[in-house]
Amino acid sequence: MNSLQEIAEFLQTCHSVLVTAHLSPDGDSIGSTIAMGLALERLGCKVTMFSIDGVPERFRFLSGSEKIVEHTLPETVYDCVLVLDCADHFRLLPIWEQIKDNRIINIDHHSTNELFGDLNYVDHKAAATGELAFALLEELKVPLDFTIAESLYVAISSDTGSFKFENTTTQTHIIASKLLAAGVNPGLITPKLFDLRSTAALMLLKKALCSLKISADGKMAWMVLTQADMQETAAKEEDLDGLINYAKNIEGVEVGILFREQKDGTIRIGFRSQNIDVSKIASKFGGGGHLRASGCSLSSSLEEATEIILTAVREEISG
Ligand SMILES: [Mn+2]
Repeated sequence: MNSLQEIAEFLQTCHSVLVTAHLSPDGDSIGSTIAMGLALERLGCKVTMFSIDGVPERFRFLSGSEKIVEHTLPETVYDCVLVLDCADHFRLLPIWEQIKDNRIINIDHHSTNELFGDLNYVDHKAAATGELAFALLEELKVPLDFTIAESLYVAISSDTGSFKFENTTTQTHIIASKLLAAGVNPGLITPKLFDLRSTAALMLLKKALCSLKISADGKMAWMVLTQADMQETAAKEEDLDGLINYAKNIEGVEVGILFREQKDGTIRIGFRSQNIDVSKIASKFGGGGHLRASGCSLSSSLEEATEIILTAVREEISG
């Protein structure tokens, strides 16, 4: 593992940098990408900001989001590739072959991070990669302007559920106070991130709730969404965001699970928990994530996947 100082020193020697994050980007990925991208531009770098799956609609209000190149990499050779918020190379799979021969810097806060970079900085106590980006900007001595501050606020606010998850620390609030001092207005950002829903997202929620089942002991709740559900509601990937919490937030439920049939027929499984370490469950099936939020994929039918996963979760709950 390297220090942020070493990483900052190396970045200062780079002329062309690709800044990117994991597929199916969340607010932390997009916010950190913009903040680091703009900061490196201010240092005179030629920066390419890139998102494999594009920029979800609700982050497009961020100034700088229009600079993010989507889906197809414009070039494959850079002085360095800065990968943010990404636990392993599988979450970069669509571009991994194209970028893997570059010098890779891996900055992340997932405890399951595989240290796939040439330089790695992983702090699983950080609530968001945005906190690490903030610290790196200080190392790089890039002043915090409003645009960078707003991106970092979106990053940190997203991963802490607006400062209410248990990953929120005094450091989180210290950073947030500096972002507010730079002009960020939480009252304008929070509704955009957490309250506003597309019609498709609400119709999808309706389908998910219709599929909701709870185990006899009340400790597991799960929902199932098929490709037909996605098509009938015209929902996009981003409309799934936060949906799983309806299963987790039921009184007495230890683990909430969402089964999603993917376009290629595989089943994507998301886990959210109150106390159970669900990163352990996801790891068993080649996935990963955080203690209370993780995911994995299975190549089987929905019925088989449900059976296999519910058995594994039941085992973990009974300890
Ligand atoms: Mn994150």
